[in-house]
Amino acid sequence: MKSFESSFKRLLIVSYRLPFTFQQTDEGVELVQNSGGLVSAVLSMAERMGQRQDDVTSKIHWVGHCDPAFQHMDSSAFENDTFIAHPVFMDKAVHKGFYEGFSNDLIWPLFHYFTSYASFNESDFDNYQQANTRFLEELTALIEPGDLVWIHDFQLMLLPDMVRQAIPDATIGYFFHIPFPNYEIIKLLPRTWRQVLIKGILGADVVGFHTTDYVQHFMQSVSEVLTLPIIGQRIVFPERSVVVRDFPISIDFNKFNRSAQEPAVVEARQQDQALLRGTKIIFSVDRLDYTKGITSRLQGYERFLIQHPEWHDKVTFVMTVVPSRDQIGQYQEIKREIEETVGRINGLFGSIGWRPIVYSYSSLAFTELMALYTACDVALITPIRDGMNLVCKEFVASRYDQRGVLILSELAGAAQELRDAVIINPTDTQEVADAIRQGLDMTPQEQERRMIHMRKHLQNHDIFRWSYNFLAAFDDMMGHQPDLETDLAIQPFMTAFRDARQRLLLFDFDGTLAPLVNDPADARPSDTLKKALQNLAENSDLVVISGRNRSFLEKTFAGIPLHLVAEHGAFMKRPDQDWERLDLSASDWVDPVRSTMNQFVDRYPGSFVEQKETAIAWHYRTVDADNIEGQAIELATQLRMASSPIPLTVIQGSKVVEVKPAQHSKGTVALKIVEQTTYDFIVSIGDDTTDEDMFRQLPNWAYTIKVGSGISFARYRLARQRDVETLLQRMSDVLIEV
Ligand code: GDG
Repeated sequence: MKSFESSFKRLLIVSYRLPFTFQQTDEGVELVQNSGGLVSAVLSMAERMGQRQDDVTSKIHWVGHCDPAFQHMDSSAFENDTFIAHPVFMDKAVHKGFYEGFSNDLIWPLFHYFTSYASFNESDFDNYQQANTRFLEELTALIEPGDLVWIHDFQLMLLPDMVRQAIPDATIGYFFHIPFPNYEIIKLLPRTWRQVLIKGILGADVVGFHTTDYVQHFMQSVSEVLTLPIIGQRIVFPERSVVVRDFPISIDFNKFNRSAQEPAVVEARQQDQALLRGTKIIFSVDRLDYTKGITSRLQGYERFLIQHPEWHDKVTFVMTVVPSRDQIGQYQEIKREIEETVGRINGLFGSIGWRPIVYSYSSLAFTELMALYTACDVALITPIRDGMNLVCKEFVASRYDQRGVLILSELAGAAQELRDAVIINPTDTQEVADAIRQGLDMTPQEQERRMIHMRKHLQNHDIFRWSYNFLAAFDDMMGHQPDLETDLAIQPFMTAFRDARQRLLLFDFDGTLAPLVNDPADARPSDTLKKALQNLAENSDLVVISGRNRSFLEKTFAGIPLHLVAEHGAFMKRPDQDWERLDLSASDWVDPVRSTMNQFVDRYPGSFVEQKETAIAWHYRTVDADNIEGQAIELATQLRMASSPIPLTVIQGSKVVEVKPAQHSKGTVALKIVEQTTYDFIVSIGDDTTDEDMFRQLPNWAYTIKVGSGISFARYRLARQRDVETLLQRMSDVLIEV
C-alpha cells in the first residue's frame, strides 16, 4: 500500500519556538526538550518516515528562533538524540517588533476578536517581514528535493509564499494554531498588509485550521482579498492549487490516560484531596492572558456562591494561572484585576477553615497537573476565545475513572468536538454559575455517560490522527491514492469483514450504489445490488448516507433493514423507526440564497433550483455552455461571500452547487453513528465531495474508499461505480459462506 510515508524524504518543521529550551547548569548550557503536543506529533510522524527509510535514528530538523545570547555556541550544541535545531538569530530590535509588536500586540488580539487591544504599527510590520525573511534564509540553506516543510502559526504567515518564490517546487504545509477571524476583522488590517498575509499563507500546498469555521473565514478572506476561485476545499491558482481544510489538533490520549494511574500522580492526588478536606474541587489552569476569560470565570463562581450558600465550605476552586508576559502593562493590569477579585471573593465568603479559591500564580509540574486533572470534580474552562484549547482535552483523557464534569466555553475550538461538555457562554455570569451548580450536582451516571462519549472521541481523534491526516492530505494532492483492488489485498479485507463482531457499512447513494444518470429521479440500484444490500443489512449496521430527500430514500430501499440518512445528515431513520431530525437550524437563510441561484437559472436555461427541506441546490447537468463550470465557481464564490444569519456550507458537487446549514454534514452523522457502538470493522464508500466529510471523521483504521478519480481523504479507491457493486456482492457472498 502506498501512502505518505513513501512520499517524503525528510520532515522539516518550522515554528517560532524550537522543540527545546536552553538551561544554564553548573556544567554549562543544557538542552531541555519540550513535551508539548506538537513535539509528540512530530516525533511519531518522523518515526513512521524513519522506519520507511530503514533508518530509525534519522533526526528531525527544526527551524526556530533562538536568543542571540546562544549565538556563540557550537552547532553540535543544537542537537539532541532526536532533533537537529537550526536556530534563527535576529537583531533584538527586529525581534521585538516582529514578536512582541506585530505578532503579540496586533495579530494575537485581533485574531481573538480583542480589537481594542490591537496596536497597528508600520515599523512592526517591517520587522515582521524581516524576521520571516530570516527564517527563509535559514530554511533555504537546508531544503533538499523530497523534503516536506511544515510551517506553524501566526508568527510565520509570510514564510510559505517566501519559500514558494525561492523554491517553486517545494512541498509546503502550513498550520494555523489560533482562530482565523471573519472578514470584518481582517478588514481592519491595512489593505496591503492583509493582501501580503493571505498571499503569504497561500504559498503552502496544504493549509490547516482547527475548525470548519476558521476554514470558512479564511476562504471568505481569500475571495475578498485576492478574488481567487475556490473549488470545494481548494483555492485555485493558474499553475497550482492549495488545499484548505480543518484538522482539529488533539493530545496524546494514551499518555494522559496512562499517567493518571501512575503511583506518583495517585499520591499527589490523594495529598491534594486531603489538603482540601474532602470538599468538592473545581479546577482551572491557564496562561495569564485576556483571551482566557479568567475574571468572568471568577464572577461566575462568585454568583454561584451568592446563590448557593448551601455549598459554602463544601467546594474549593483551585485556580492556577501560569505566568506569561507579565512585564507588559496590559498583562500586569489583568493580573492585578484577577488577584483583586480572588481577594474579594475569599474575603467575602471565606472563613477560618475554608478558602473558596486556592489561587496560585505559577506553573505546575506535570505530576501536579495530572493530580489536579484527576482530583477535581469540575474542570472550568472558559476562554473568551481559544483556537482549540488543549487543557480540556487533557482533562478528559486523564479521567480513566470516567468521572468529572467539563464546563467548556462555546468560544473554544474544542467545543465543536466535545459536545458532551456542559457548554456555556463565558461572559454570561448566570450561565457559568448555573453550570457550576449543574456540574457539582451531576449524578455519577450522567458524568459517566458524558465522559465515555468524549473519551471515545478523543481516543479516535488523538494527536497522531491529527498529524496523520495532515500529511495524508499531501498524498491525496499528489495522487498517491492506493487502488482497492490492486493495493489492498482483497482477501485480508474480506477476512477482516467476515471475522468482525460488529460491522458498520456507510454508503453514499448517487455514483456509489447507483450510477449517475441525467434525471435524478431515474437513479436506482440494480436488483442484484439490492439483494446484496438486504443480506449485508441483516448482518451489519448498514447506513445509506445521501444528499437525497427522505421519501426518495425510503421508497428506493423499501423492505431492506438499513439506516437511512437524508439530505447530507439532516435526517436519520433507523430500521423500523420514524425519521429523526438531526438539524434544528432556522430556515430564513434560504430566501437570499434562492434569489442568487435564480439569477443563474435566468442566465442558464435548463438549470434549475431544487428546494430540499434543509438545503437548496442549483443543478446544471443539462446546461451546454462552454463556461458553465466557471459559472458554478462564480456562484459558489458569491454564496460563500454573502452574509447569512447562520453559518452555511457551500458544496460544489458534480454538476450541482448546494447550500446547507454548516452544523450538519455526512461527517457529523458518521461520527454520531460510530460513537454509539464499538465497531471492529468499518467501511465507507462514496464518490462525491460531500463524502469527504465522512471519510475524515472515521477512525484511521476504517476502510474509506473513494469511487472514481479526484483528490480524496479516503485511503483507497475504486475506479467505477460498478466496482462497488462487485465488491458488495463479494462481501455478501462471504457472509453467506460463513
Ligand atoms: C495555541 C492556541 C491551541 C499549561 N499550564 C501548564 C501546562 N500547560 C500546558 C497544557 C497544554 C498547554 O500547556 C496549553 O495548551 P493550549 O491549547 O491551551 O494553548 P497553547 O498551546 O498555548 O496555544 C490554542 C494550541 O495552540 C494548539 O494548537 O489549542 O488555542 O492558542 O498542553 O497542559 N503544563 C504544565 N504545567 C502547567 O502549569 N506541565
